[in-house]
Amino acid sequence: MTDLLKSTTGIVTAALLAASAASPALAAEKWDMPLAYPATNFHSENAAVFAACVTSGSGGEIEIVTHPGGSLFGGADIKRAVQTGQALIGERLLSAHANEDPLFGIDSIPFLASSFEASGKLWDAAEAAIAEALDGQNLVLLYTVPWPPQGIYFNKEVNSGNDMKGVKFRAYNAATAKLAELTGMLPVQIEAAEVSQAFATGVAESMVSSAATGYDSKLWENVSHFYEVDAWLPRNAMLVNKDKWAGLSDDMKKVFTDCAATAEAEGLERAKAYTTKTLEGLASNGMQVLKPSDELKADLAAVGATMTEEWLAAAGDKGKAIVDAYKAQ
Ligand code: PCA
Repeated sequence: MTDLLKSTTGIVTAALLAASAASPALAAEKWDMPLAYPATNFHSENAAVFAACVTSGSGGEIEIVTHPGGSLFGGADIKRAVQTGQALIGERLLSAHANEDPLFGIDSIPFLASSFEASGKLWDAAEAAIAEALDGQNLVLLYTVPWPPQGIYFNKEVNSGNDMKGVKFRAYNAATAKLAELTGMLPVQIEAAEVSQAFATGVAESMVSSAATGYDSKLWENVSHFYEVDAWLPRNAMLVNKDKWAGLSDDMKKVFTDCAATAEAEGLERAKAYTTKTLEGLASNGMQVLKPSDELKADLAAVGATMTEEWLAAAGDKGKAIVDAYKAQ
């Protein structure tokens, strides 16, 4: 470098430093946050509040920009996008990745934890092992929020396992697909963002999901019945790319973890409120919202017992230790 260039560079650098000192908000680093569910869903609303919390807490260094509705990455691609750094942060339904590690499916074992309270206890027992598994995939777990209890949608009255045979079923993870298989239904994997279309075109006639997703998808346009089976409460996890995380200052990490603690607590309250709102919403839009018959309950319990055994066999000692710790609480 010539002397002239050197001194010019020095002057420019000094000027830039002075400018950035005068306006520290100048160079916010943009972090895209893909979300799979619509902006009005409670998970997305909660994530938007979390994103704003980090953005303001970072003092203008980081700006988190949410992309709801699968608009940046579809649900199925969000976790991989964050692992590889295509997106630095994102939210994903953990149990959709149970094929990578059975522990990710612990929240979708039928009837193991079927209330908000039980789901919280199960998560307390499972969190450390799941965070470790995610760490091994270049991911840092920030917080999780449960979905409302899972029921079953049908376009007819269903009173037993027998009535389910041959029905075209929309699955969102391995557990929902397995439940369909064991009840003689015909599963096809479809992301929440495509649910409305799948039911409108007859690709699907039934699904296990929350009142929330049926409400978000206006399912009353094509489906007549929702049975409150309370099978399980799956969780969404907010994940950060671990390489990026490692480069953050301790102060910045604390901004994220403080905002995450708030998001976890508020997310749970939002989940409960959205459950009530959407159960009422399904009914007021003409859907029959019903408790399952004893026969249907018994048939589903038998399926649940088989799935529990299969999960325990797949998850080995680690899985058993978590379930034992949960049951001992
Ligand atoms: N809604 C999501 C996952 C669980 C739920 O309640 C879905 O149906 O895809």
